[in-house]
Amino acid sequence: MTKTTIPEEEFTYPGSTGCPGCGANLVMRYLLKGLGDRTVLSIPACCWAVMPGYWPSNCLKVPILYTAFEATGAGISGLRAAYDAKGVKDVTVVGFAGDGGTVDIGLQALSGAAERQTDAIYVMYDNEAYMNTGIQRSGATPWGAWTTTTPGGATKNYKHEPKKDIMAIMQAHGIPYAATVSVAHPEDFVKKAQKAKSLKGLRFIHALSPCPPGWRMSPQLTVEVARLAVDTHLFPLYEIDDGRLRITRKGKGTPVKEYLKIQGRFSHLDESQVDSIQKTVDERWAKLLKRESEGA
Ligand SMILES: Cc1ncc(C[n+]2csc(CCOP(=O)(O)OP(=O)(O)O)c2C)c(N)n1
Ligand code: SF4
Ligand SMILES: [Mg+2]
Repeated sequence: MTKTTIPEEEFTYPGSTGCPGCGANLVMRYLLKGLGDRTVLSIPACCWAVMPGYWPSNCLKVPILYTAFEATGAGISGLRAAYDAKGVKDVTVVGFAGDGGTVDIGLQALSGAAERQTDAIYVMYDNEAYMNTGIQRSGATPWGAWTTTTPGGATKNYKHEPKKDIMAIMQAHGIPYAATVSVAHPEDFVKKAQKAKSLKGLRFIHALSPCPPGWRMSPQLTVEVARLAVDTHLFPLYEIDDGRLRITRKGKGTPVKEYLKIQGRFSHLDESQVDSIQKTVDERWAKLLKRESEGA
């Protein structure tokens, strides 16, 4: 039997107030296994702002600075400056924010932190909508997904715009490291967190984070849906290290309909719409392979 490389020590206690099957719980668990307890988190308004529990309880073994929704980039900049002023060098500063708090309202602060090469790791857990406030559409909601702010009418019951490409946006800032991670591939996830920790400057991690109530699926499907996202090439696992792209799990090339059909948020899509998503996924995957072979 192959021995796992994942550290045994846990940095999350039981008692998270997340929903059953919450993918964001696993994102935090694997992230902290990679980073260890000399970590401080800056968390804005999002599900994870409430998931640690009610004071004086906290299901995390690390301290948290709560900030306003739009301010994670400023939070990590302030924390880093404070630790530097005190001469504390061994603390990893981490921004941990949802997709809405990252690709929409927090993008300006994140861009500033990236441009200043703030020495911190920024993690976006991406459940593809504003879940904490009731499944509203975000810039990271994919084309075709139902949300509560895309309701009503034959043509308006799903999002009609594509998902923002946050990895491309971050790469355009010339940051030293960016990676995608999945809760279905914990070894790959933990290794990338460890690598990010070993580097300097602004490092970015994009974690797909299944959300049973928002994705309209059974809580027991969290890991399966995350695995299908990788296997269908819909959410490829790769890293961009010093400008060089490397795919870390190739996936099986499973038809994308297998990923879509277990989620109620896509149940209204007809065959031609599923085909069009497949075509987009295939094109993006071909581009990624080309970029890898060109070392770009
Ligand atoms: C300026 C501001 N606008 C709106 C809100 C309300 N609000 C709190 S959490 C949240 C949704 C966060 O979405 P996301 O960042 O995707 O995290 P998730 O809830 O999905 O975990 C919203 C809209 C707020 N706290 N502050
Ligand atoms: S709404 Fe979704 S992201 Fe938020 S706690 Fe529940 S499962 Fe997790
Ligand atoms: Mg979200």
